[in-house]
Amino acid sequence: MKNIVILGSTGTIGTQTLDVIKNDTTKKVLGLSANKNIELLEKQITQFLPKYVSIGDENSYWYLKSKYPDITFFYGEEGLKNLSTLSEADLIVSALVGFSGFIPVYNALKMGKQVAIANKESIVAGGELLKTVTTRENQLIPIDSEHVAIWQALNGSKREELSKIIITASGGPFFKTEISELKNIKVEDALKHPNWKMGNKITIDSSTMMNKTFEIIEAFHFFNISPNEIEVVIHPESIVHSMVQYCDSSIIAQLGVPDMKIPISYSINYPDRFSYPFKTLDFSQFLTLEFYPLDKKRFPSINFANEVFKNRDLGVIINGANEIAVDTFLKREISWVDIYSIISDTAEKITPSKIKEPEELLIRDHEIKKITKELIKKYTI
Ligand code: MN3
Repeated sequence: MKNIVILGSTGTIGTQTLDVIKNDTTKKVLGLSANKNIELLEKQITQFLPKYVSIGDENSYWYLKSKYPDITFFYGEEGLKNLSTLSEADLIVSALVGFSGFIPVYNALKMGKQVAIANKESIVAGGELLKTVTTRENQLIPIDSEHVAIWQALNGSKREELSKIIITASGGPFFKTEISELKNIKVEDALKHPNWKMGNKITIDSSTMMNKTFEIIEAFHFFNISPNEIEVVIHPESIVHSMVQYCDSSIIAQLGVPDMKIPISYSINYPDRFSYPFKTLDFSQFLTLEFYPLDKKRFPSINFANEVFKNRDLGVIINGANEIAVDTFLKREISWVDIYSIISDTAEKITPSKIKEPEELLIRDHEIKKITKELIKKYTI
């Protein structure tokens, strides 16, 4: 029996992880955490009977504690810490959104736990620090579909035979929009992702290609590869989830319907595969796979990946500025094209510095966001 803790159980990755394991008798949901969605959390409690639950605020904690006396409840940051370091836990699934997911992942790794991570912001901002507490291979494993694809395509290979990684990108809703039209993009347009159903933050990141930038950064943390060995290619159907090219020009791709439950199941079962009733690709139907080169003029954010590779301490700046810019765009206070400019402005204003402790990183993240909020004023509409 594998004891699993899901941090962020009411979000899109959290709910899909529970969906994967609901009929799997080899997994036990040991712990769940949610921030505010009590209604869904209670449904999950009744269905999965976790032993431990952590919730965002103290009021909800007292309410839940009196209603479910058999469960141990925690709340706030301390709650996430307790949940991510439970001695009975075999695997921590980190499905938290944003940089707030960093500390629980750091603590879990430090305790020697295996962590399946969907929270890319934590890797972008604190990947170097996470490395200092990761002691064995496959202790920190991906959930993201592209990285799970690469992970599978690398199976059994030798590092010296690898020539490049080809990460696919759906292109989001705007990869064919006239460049002159980009400034008129509305929040509703940016939230319409063609293939994947995801949370708001990541859907906006997909529309700006910042999501892909983060995935390149994730790739060099997971697979020890430099950005000049990574190519991004637009593939609107999201069927090929990524590819690996070897020195003999062979390319190994991983394919499947765009359903996050498939990469989640690979990740939580690694090194085994488990049989689940997911939808499969139907080759009796007409199927086209299209590929387009990435236009860096349309999506300049992609250039941040190289910068972060050259200077890892820039990651926290890029991430912090992006979180504020996306949040402000969602409030309709800036335009879509300004997201890139705001991140650039912030990166120009702040000098990256070496960070040695997680607490330092939190302070840094806070300072960066404050500066971004100042810089953003000249863009607000
Ligand atoms: Mn992805």
